[in-house]
Amino acid sequence: MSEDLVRPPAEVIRRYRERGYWTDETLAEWPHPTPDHSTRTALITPDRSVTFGELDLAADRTAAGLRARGLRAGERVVVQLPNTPELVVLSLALFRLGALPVFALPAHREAEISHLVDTAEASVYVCPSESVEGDYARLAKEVAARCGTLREVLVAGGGAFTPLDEVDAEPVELPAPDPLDVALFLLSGGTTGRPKLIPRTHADYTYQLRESARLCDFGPDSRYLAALPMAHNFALACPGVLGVLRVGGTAVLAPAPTPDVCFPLVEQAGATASSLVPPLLRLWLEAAEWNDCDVSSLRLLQVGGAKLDADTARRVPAALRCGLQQVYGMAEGLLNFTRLDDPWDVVCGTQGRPLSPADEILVLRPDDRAAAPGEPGELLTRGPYTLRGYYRAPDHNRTSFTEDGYFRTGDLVTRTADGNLEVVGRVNDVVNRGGEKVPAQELEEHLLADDRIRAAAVIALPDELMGESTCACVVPDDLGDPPTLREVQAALRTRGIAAYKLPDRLVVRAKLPLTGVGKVDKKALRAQVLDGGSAG
Ligand code: OOB
Repeated sequence: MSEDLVRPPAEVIRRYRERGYWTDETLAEWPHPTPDHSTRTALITPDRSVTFGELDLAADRTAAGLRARGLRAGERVVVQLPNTPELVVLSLALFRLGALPVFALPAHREAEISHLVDTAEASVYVCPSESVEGDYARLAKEVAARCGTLREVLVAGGGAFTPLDEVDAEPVELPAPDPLDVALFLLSGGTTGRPKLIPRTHADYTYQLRESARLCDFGPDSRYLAALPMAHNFALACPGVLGVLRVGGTAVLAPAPTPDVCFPLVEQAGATASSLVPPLLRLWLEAAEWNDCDVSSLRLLQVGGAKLDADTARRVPAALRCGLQQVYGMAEGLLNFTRLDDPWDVVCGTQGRPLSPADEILVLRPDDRAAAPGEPGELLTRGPYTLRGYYRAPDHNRTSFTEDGYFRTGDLVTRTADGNLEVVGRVNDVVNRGGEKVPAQELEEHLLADDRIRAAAVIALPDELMGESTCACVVPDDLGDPPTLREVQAALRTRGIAAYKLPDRLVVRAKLPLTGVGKVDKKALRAQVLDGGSAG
């Protein structure tokens, strides 16, 4: 597997170890409850709770059960579970076994899951039997039929496949993983084509957990509510579920992020912190006006994933009586936070600054010169928890990284004189639909698979609730009536893509504006759509 992974140079590894960023800590070794901690609560859901002792034992038993079924260190497992204790237990079991979870989002469908299984050459796929997100039994059958590397499908709740809870055996002694080994894969929000696999090592991820828990002042009395899917870096590890468990606090697992589900859970569990994307924050702020749940235990709301406007930010303390923190992060690594004691203007008006003193940041103008303070440029970064290369993507890696190992984020930012960043746009072509990333090119490819569509361009339009919405501009085939939005959505659904990637709007045109080199001129197209409605 090693030739598929890009490691930092030996000198960088030595420096990170010497300075204590990278230690011998691995994700396999905790939670290691002391006797008096083992009866404390690790997990709370709307209908049950799990102690640290129970969690530790369940992780050991699941690891032993997976091993008994033939799973070995280094093998990849695509994990697609909602925010449940099963997801936490399984993740810890895989870390202990040295098998590598690939965290898929609950919204992903056949197209994404089979792509992940194939790219990772995964031997196991784990999904729920059913959930509000849809019919996983069908999804699992299709994936099992399409993907040759899969040995086994495990289903939480059972059904036609092996029930996850039957994966259980007497705990066995397992060798400790190397801290520099990959521990898990996260998915890229995607800039071109399909999601890419982001290898995260024990050393880099435990460093991220330690530092972000410290920055957010998490301790044994913290109760972190996972409202967003735990499969996303934000809710998993910024500090998230893993970060709160690591310091002996409690993770509260919400089945959905909406206020009707989360407010009663905050009250029931006494949640002290949570993280949201901006559209959800707006829903929470509205709900706070009429909801009579007691959410006074909340001390900190982290908001990130997409740009938060300063006006919405300013409403947080009065409406929810808690602190606000902006988080500008990416699954690839770099995390920026506003600090708990930052001036209010910084908290509302910027996306914060890097987590680590070892995070190196460049803001480059199109001519590759450093941008002055306040001048926009693309953000490049490298550091102790930022990837050096996507997994098995040599071509993509040549363009996403500089020769000296900087990752090109594709984000346009400005930096203030005191070092805080503001995200002002993107270099790359992704629609950011309230934190959910829709890679334009991926959706265009799916659109073009429809016989009735001759050309397609996907652009972002401003949207009051989501920040951006997805607009598909298509040139229909000459024959017959042009397709409607409903028909296009239905056709895309049959291709098995996640529902959040379906276009919100369809614009039908006789032709698309082109640039000098013949590429679709999206800037011009967007301007046309914005001032011309959908006729064309
Ligand atoms: C988070 O991670 P991803 O990998 O889903 O998306 C990363 C991209 C960034 O490159 C940026 O374009 C955008 O999402 N983004 C923001 C932002 N936070 C992320 N844009 C504006 N303001 C923000 N605060 O989205 C993610 C990962 C960890 C923590 C938080 C968010």
